[in-house]
Amino acid sequence: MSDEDRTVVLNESLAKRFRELAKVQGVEMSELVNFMLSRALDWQGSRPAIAEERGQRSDARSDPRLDWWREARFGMFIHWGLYAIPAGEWKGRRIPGIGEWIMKRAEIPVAEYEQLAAQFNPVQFDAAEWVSIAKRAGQKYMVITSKHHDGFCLFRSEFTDYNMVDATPFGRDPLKELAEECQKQGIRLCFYYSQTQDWHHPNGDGNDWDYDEANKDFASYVETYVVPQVRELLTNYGPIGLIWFDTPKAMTAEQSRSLLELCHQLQPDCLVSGRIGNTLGDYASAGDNRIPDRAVAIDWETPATINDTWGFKYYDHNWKSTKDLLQKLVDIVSKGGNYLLNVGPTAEGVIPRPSVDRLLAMGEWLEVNGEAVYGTVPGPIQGVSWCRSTAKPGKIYLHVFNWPEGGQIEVSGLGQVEGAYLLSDPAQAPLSVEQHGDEVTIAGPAQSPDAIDTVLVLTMDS
Ligand code: FHN
Repeated sequence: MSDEDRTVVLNESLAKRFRELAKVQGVEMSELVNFMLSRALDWQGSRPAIAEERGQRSDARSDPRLDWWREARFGMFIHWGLYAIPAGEWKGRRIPGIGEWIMKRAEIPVAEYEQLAAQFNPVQFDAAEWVSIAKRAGQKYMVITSKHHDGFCLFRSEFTDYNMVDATPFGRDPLKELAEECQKQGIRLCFYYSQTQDWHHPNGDGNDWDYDEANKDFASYVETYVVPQVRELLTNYGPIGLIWFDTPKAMTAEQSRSLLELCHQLQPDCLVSGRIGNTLGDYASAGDNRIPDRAVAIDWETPATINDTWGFKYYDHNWKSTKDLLQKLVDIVSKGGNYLLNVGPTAEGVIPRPSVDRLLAMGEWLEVNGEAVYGTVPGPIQGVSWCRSTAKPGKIYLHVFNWPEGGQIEVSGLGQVEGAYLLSDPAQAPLSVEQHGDEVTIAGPAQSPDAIDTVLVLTMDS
């Protein structure tokens, strides 16, 4: 969080209640606010990382249609839309919260917000460059916001003019260009689609400053708008890896199910995210930036940010380090999940440099160590802080985050170890392994070969 974001703006009546409470408690108001915020964070931490309703339906658990996704483990999320223009600031005021929520947070009327479309001209957008960044980062799929909650469509649609081709001076369909590039460069293209919240559509969920919630017909919005748009997305762009629905909120089981069936009918191989709601996803979605504390025996994914926002905010510089990002990737994979890591391109169509630098550094690490990530399953060592483990038939990968002084790696509970070598060593020079019963000691180099994650390959006697 940047310093500016630490200013909490309370509306009048809330401020009044805080003042009264602070007086009763005999504390400063700021102390009280800090206390409430820390309780809110504890509360968030105590919620399970994967909520049941965003879960995987049971018949998808062994479905081979997910095999490519299980192999992939690492994807690129892209939040891009009109919100990249205000980039976190509206009429000279920095709007707290995530950038793509600016319309809601500042309660910008539709008539004002939609004028942004006339300014959206991302002349630096280069599909080949975006796909190549994902490729060089070692990401295997790309999920882009075809329509986020603000309702603006990045694709040409018969069902609204509020789209990139018809409403902007740019006049091109970036999803078409990305589809072609993804085919060329071997990345699976996937679409995010906000099926419930739509702050532009009179019957969509979430805009109560322009529209009267009581007069909304959500069922008609789903039937006459969401369904045909999903049809467009799964018809006009070639094979789509998955469709990433979000914030199901009041979707009924029937609505979720018929949307799922529509996707499967249009593209039988297209996966559907857990956020279709009602535990009907092809795979489960963890909460944003949430990582479960132990391995989870279903197919699941963590969507996550590199800084704090998803959509571009010009003053969010809270970039996570490459070390943090890589260790999060390994942590997630060691627990059986995928990491969907977000970038928020600018209104000019550029992925911010700090994101690119970190992604490329992750790609360099994966170039050497990818064998211990892609297509792996959780390894036998779980719940320790210094190391993570992943596995493939006949091999266990020890990901050592904190290299022990002297380089003696001591582990137990693995089974019979045949040999060990460093994954980064092209010669695979054998390391000495001593095993007494369950206790194994591997003699690694005295100094840590990789300050982020040194991977030891243990070959197992099966
Ligand atoms: O409200 C959205 C948010 O803007 C963003 O798209 C994230 C990504 O997972 N999903 C929702 C909140 O969970």
